[in-house]
Amino acid sequence: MINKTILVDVIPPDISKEESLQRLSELESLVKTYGGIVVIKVIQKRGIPDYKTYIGSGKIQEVLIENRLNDKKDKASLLIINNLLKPTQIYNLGEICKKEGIEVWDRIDLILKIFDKHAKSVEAKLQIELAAIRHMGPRIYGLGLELTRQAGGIGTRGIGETNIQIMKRHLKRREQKIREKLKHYDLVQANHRRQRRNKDLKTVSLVGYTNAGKSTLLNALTKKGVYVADKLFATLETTVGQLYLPESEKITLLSDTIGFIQDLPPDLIDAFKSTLSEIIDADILLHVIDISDPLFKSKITVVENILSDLGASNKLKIYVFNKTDLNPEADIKKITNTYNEFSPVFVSSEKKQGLSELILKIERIICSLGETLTPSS
Ligand SMILES: Nc1nc2c(ncn2[C@@H]2O[C@H](COP(=O)(O)OP(=O)(O)OP(=O)(O)O)[C@@H](O)[C@H]2O)c(=O)[nH]1
Ligand SMILES: [Mg+2]
Repeated sequence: MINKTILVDVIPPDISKEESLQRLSELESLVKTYGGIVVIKVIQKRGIPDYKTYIGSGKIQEVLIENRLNDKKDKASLLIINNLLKPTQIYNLGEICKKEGIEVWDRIDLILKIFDKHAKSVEAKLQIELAAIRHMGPRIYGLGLELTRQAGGIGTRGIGETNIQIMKRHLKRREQKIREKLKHYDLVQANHRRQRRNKDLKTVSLVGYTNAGKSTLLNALTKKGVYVADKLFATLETTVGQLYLPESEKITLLSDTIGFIQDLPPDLIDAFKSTLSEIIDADILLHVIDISDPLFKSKITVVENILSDLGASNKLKIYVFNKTDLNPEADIKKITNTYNEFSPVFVSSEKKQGLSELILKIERIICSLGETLTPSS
């Protein structure tokens, strides 16, 4: 189903115009990836979000009036706020918008829906369900508080409070069950990794912002043929391919997994730990960066911060500046100087340019790790 959508981004007043437009355009890509159509876009500058409704009641009314004036075919049924809202804020906002037939999501709701749409494996589906419970749970508890307050203040049993308690218990039990099931996948993957280590196979893991071209690079370097798309979060599972190193005539393993994004919810990272463990366990990380993206520098920081949260920031890293074909004007000398410590390489995964230099760099680093590699024969 196509959702006509209103986008609202609440940003600090000191943010640059370029960055604010870029944020909104990323949100639009997320909505498009989900299958929605944007009918109204609003940027609100404010230092502190409204504690009741996040965007402030005046602004909501403005947006709702604009929507009312839209033609019937362009009337929105969904409002997405590009931020992480508190349970009571989303509840209050939801109550206001419900009257106009509009549902309210925050950024995390949207990311979870996209994940849900793209997930294929049982493991990925379980991880998403876990993240959704972690994200939605407090909303239900918060709703309980809200109803208690409305029923007459502290000490009064709120309307539906018993139902909320039942729901809370149900979610707790479901969470436990999922965690147990996921443990099984953890063990299977840990076993795979142990087997590789026993064979002395080194692992190189692709990391990077979503849509940077990680899967395209995996396909260009191996025979894996993974799904590539101009969509955010096209990849949600881990794929491991074999990479041939010509100088030493050995093979190494190259793995591709889920991409990162700004404000990736900690619950989601936590839920996807077993998928992300490939990164945590890798010998080398190839940080893939879209050089045609004007905001690539801040995206490098986003990725580095998430790596740091995962405890993987001190790994050997190669910065792979991808999509050079889309930005032939890029100042390669300057970028090389800035990121010198990360052995920068410039490639076009699509046009298969610069790949032999990248392979050589990987090979040199692997050889410098000083352990024997398995012959490819
Ligand atoms: N022009 C050009 N396009 C590229 C290049 N590499 C990737 N792309 C395109 O960029 C888009 C995203 O590529 P993917 O490989 O799916 O990106 P990803 O990093 O795996 O993205 P997620 O899995 O969604 O996180 C696709 O439309 C690719 O065709 C390149 O070197 N040049
Ligand atoms: Mg991918």
